[in-house]
Amino acid sequence: MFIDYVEIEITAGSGGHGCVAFHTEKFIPKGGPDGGDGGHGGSIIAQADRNLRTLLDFRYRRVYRAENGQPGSGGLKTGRSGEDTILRLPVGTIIRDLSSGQVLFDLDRPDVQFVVARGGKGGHGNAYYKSPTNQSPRKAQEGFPGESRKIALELKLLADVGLVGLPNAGKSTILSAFSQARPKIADYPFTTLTPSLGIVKFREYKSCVMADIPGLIEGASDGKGLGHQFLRHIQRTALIVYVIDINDIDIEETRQVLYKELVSFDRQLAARPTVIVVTKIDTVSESDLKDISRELPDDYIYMSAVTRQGARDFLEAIENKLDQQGA
Ligand SMILES: Nc1nc2c(ncn2[C@@H]2O[C@H](COP(=O)(O)OP(=O)(O)O)[C@@H](O)[C@H]2O)c(=O)[nH]1
Ligand SMILES: [Mg+2]
Repeated sequence: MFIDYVEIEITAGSGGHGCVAFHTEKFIPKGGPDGGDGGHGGSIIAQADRNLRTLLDFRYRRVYRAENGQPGSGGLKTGRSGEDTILRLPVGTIIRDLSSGQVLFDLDRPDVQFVVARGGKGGHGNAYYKSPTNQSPRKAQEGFPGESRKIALELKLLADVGLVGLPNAGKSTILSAFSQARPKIADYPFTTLTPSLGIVKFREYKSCVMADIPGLIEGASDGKGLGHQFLRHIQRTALIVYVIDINDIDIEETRQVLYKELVSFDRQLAARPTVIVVTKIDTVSESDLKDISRELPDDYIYMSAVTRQGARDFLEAIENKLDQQGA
């Protein structure tokens, strides 16, 4: 199981102070108390967002605050309340209090909200303290501090994108070029027993989870080698990326072999969207690249994970396909 995990610090806004003021008007020198209450501090609210996939953005910013309430003022004016801060989190995120270790909330459905830190109440102005025995109170209440806590965010990662290809096609190199994952490169095909997962960032608030599915070989779908075990991980990915070495003797045939393997493992994979990437283009000349690509369908992507030539096309193709599915 792959868990995305971050710890952050959150502080809700404090309430504004109550105000001490007395009504003044021409010819009425001694008006009654009219200091208003302070506004409430903003809260920090977690909200499940169906468009988010990972906790990546929380790695770059660790401290979150909500706005303070404004103080009250004369004329019984209540201070403005502070704005809430909304933490947008992927569906499936679990929020845990770090000091107690307790789970506070499970954002298990899109759009559910949870107040993680409540804003402080505003203090009462002096008008509040007026009583039969004290017609001119000079006291007002201070605003209350907002809640502050450290929380952990945990998210079980499911891969959106699976890389499949023959051994040594360049899958692990792609994953390590585009994510923080460090899978073993040029390893024996079946030495790792779990696929590596990495988070690939397109831009702020836009990322996906990519899995390197090791060692698909002919016959994997029959349970030969360990291929079978890995194929199970591909069943839940929204997008399958075929990775084919440009030095492959017959790229189109390799694509078909890969396709047949997947479909004979699970017929439903036939309908799964795909991106075909021909990799290691830094190992051939410009003119060879032209000749090879001329023979192949137009939507193939050509890339080098080493020089990053074609990297932008690759990421755009993935992002677009994922968008098309609303994934
Ligand atoms: N020149 C070059 N070599 C690459 C590229 N991608 C992978 N390789 C090499 O190809 C070999 C196999 O790569 P690897 O990522 O382990 O393949 P995998 O078995 O599909 O995961 C390694 O020696 C890599 O260094 C590339 O874009 N350019
Ligand atoms: Mg590999």
